[in-house]
Amino acid sequence: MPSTELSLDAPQLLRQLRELGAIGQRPGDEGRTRIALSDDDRAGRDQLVRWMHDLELDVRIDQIGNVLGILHPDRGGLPQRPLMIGSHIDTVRNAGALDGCYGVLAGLAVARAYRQAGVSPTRGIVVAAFTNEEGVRFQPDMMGSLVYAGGMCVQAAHDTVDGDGERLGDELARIGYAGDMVPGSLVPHEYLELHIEQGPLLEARDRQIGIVETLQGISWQQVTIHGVANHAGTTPTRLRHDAGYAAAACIAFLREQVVGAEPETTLATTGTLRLEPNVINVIPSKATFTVDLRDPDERRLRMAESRFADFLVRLAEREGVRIKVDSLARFEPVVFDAGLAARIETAASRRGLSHMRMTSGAGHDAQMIARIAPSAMIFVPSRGGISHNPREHTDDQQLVHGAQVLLDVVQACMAST
Ligand code: HGY
Ligand code: MN
Ligand code: MN
Repeated sequence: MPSTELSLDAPQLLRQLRELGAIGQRPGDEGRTRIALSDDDRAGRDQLVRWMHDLELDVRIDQIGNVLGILHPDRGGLPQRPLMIGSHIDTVRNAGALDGCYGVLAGLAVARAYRQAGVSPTRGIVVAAFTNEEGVRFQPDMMGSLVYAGGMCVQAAHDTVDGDGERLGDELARIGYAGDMVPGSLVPHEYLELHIEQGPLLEARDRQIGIVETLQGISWQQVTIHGVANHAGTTPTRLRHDAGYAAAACIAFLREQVVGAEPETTLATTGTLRLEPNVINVIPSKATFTVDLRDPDERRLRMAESRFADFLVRLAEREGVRIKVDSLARFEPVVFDAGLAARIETAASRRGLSHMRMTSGAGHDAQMIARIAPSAMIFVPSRGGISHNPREHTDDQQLVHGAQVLLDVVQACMAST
């Protein structure tokens, strides 16, 4: 156990999780919705900034809207190579209260521990809330941290448009978070992200802490199929060019490809599907849907992509439809920093917390920041493995354990440099 008097203000962390979780709740919805750069996202950001000011952090907004709260060491000026703790506070639709928010507010809890002890860290500590981690409205996901890591230029990010043609840069200005700090100008010495697992593994193995060693590859595509509208009652099947059927054939193909594969590691999801003209008695002339493919192994992920591409060629031929594919996001698997992973393991052991090493199924900002700094993640269990769902839940004690391990690892990092 580190020899400093820092202690976690657990009640305040849990209180802030509930207060932030209340922002973006709608009557009738169980969960909350704070889609990136919406008014609800602005409300969440404003609350976070208020809490950062309460801790007398130096709050900076960068050009992609990332919110950085800086706890300066004694020395003035921007900290050189600070320790960064980050995640996100934007959500999917009708989301749980913990995804992303837990990691950002645990970062505030670390800063609060220093403040309440009346000590300054030996190096700067930056708490970051990255813009548009979920990628629901603007793709790719993890966009704010991708720009921060230099993987996407600010202009290209600003020029992305959502399904309604709204431009990201305009929305950023509209909600008042078009900052002037150059993304990435504060290069972290190391990056830590505390997150709920969002999957079933820790609970199934009855472990309290996950030490995330790797994060799987992600491939997002949008598929547009153009068929021919026709009358549902007069058009023989053999004369149809049915975009709706073709889309359904794709979704079925993807599931058949992953089930029973050896090993069964590739995951395929179609989360959005739109038919036009979307009328009960008209054969769809157009189908637009997304394909989310994931695998920890880059070679298998590429195989899944190329098998699907080949299927689309055959399908277009067979059904007499035209098919267009746009790539929305493509990130290779990531290996996190072994030294930081070892620190997490030591911290969990010292607290007598059961733990295991694992891969992350979900994408996270850490996978982007790993491009510019040694990075690692700490997981806590998700009840029933549920996430991206209002029933997302982690027990208070589990949340506190994770934040305590984070605080211990921060102090170990501080002591080592
Ligand atoms: O898609 C993901 O895995 C993350 O939640 N953005
Ligand atoms: Mn997340
Ligand atoms: Mn998420």
